[in-house]
Amino acid sequence: MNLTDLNKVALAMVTPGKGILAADESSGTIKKRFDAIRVESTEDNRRDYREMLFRSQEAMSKYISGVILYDETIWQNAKDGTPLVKLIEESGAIPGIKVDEGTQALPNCPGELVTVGLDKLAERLKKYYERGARFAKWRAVIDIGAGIPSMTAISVNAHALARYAALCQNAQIVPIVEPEVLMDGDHDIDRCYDVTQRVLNKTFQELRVQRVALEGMVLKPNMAIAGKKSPKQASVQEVAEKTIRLLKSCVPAAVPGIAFLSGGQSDEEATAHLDAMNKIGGLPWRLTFSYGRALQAAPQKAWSGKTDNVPAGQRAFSHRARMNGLASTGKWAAGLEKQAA
Ligand code: 5MM
Repeated sequence: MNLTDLNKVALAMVTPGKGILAADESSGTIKKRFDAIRVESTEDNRRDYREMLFRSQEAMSKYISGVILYDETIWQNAKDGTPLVKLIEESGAIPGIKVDEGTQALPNCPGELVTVGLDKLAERLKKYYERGARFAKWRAVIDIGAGIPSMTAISVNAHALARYAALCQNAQIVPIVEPEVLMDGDHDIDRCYDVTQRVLNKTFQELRVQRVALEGMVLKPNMAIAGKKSPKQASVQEVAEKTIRLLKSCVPAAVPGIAFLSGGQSDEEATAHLDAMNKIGGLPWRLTFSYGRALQAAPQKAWSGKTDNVPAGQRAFSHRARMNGLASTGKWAAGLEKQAA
């Protein structure tokens, strides 16, 4: 492992003013997104949609540091035969790859999940590196509910995240470590805070046990935020302050950067929260975005599967990428949202 090079890639992924586009929806998830805009989820449509994003010159060259791809996409070519990976590289962004293979029910823990995909991962990483991937992503899913999460679910998921991270670094690939505490329930922000703290502490314990070099990774956590169904929603300032307090208590300063998931927040909420955290400032790590839905909902709607709508889709994507780019340095303001391209 060359830690200097891993660290360089990790720092580039969290370049101030830029963040990561999570375009790694698995087949089931992209079908759900396409269903919502009444587009059939064919291989060509998925290619056309993603090609539209990766050819958005303004967004990709100014505000996107890296793109997380799904296995199908990393092997796909654009309509003119150019590999999609090449489009990403030419824009100045770094190609990355989702390497987990989804979740399975966790035995003896009703309602809880464990992320799978470690088998043959070393071989798969080698092929992804040859294709151009310089970072990877693995997502663990922790749900909050009555009596959950169990310590069992937290432990096995943390163990798998660390196994994956060690294998990535061994293959000269920067691991994005994503332990996602879902915001689907009716819990308040303090319950999310407590659960996320347990999850992050266990994850960093496992990363240390498995000798993962913290300088060569990026953390992708949820924010401290109330569940979507909670009657007690927290203000933007409270989310920002509690998330910073939480991360300071669990994330070592050796980690170069933290790139948040959006988790079901509205586009503008995700931007406002990131901006408020960066306005607080004085942080040991760079804070940016690794959004899926909060970057793509607008371009998906604008595109709606029609070639004529590609420029509108690209404008919508560039706008969200710019807003989040500004938020990554604490320079966003709600008024800028009205200047939609
Ligand atoms: C883009 O969505 C990613 C893939 O989800 P599936 O494996 O379920 O298809 C997802 O892992 C994503 O990278 C993160 O959850 C962040 O996305 P959001 O939409 O929460 O910002």
